[in-house]
Amino acid sequence: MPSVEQLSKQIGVRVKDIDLSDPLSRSDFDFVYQSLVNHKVIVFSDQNLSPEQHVSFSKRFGSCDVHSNNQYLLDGFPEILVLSNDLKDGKPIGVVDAGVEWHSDLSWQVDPPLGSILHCLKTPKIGGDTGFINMGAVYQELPNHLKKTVENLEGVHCVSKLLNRRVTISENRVNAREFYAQQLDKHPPVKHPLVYRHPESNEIILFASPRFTIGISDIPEDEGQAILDELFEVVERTNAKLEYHWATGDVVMWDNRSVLHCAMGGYSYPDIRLINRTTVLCSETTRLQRVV
Ligand SMILES: O=C(O)CCC(=O)C(=O)O
Ligand SMILES: [Fe+2]
Repeated sequence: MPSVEQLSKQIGVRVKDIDLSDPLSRSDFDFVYQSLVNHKVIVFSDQNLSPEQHVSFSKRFGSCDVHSNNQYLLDGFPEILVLSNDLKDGKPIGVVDAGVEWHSDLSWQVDPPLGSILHCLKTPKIGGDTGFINMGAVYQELPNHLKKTVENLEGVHCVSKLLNRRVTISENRVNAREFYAQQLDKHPPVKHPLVYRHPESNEIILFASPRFTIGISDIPEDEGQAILDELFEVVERTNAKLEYHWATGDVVMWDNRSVLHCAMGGYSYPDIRLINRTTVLCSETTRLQRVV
């Protein structure tokens, strides 16, 4: 019988006695799904998974995304994006700096995904942790005036860093400005309500992040930025947080609808980190719902 062990008070559990290399029984899968909804981040230790098995497990939740950063997809497995600072023939084998600010994956798309599933193949000696924040808890922590303010407003989400005054453009990326300008052409900003209802827990979720939410729609720019500053202060100081330290063989899945996450960094070549990632898309029944 699988069971869970709490990883922090308000977010994250380790799910024990599940082997992901075997197809899960209906009841084990239901247990895993319910653990994800209830605890938002689930960890499975010591998993020996082939890329096929990683993809098969992911597809139990829904269809998989093929990431637009297609130069770092695993050979033969378009559903798997490689995250790594390792080099082959002097060139990176994966995305080196994925997710270094707080964000929800692909919130700059009209239909953000259900979650991501990461399988850790190599851990660096120092650093490489991933942070998670429970955005249902953050909503509950908002002062009443802010809860009222966010009720009817929509955030503007954009993948390009060019329009975001809260992030810096790394000097390490070659032709960074051209890259982000092209990205803006390809993916114009989209709007999402600042609060959504989670379809399975019915919890109200604050849906905004410093990385992708660049403003608030239909109100003056400076008022929108002031509201985002207030919201992100609550995000920064919440205790509903987990900083996860990876072990080789870990599989970590997060509910992308209800958490923000952030790669904490702190390691550098030749100290290697290697993680394979899949991303599961939402369906009609699993996507976030409007509150009003
Ligand atoms: O590498 C990490 O710790 C997280 C990277 C990330 O943001 C992602 O895979 O979506
Ligand atoms: Fe991410």
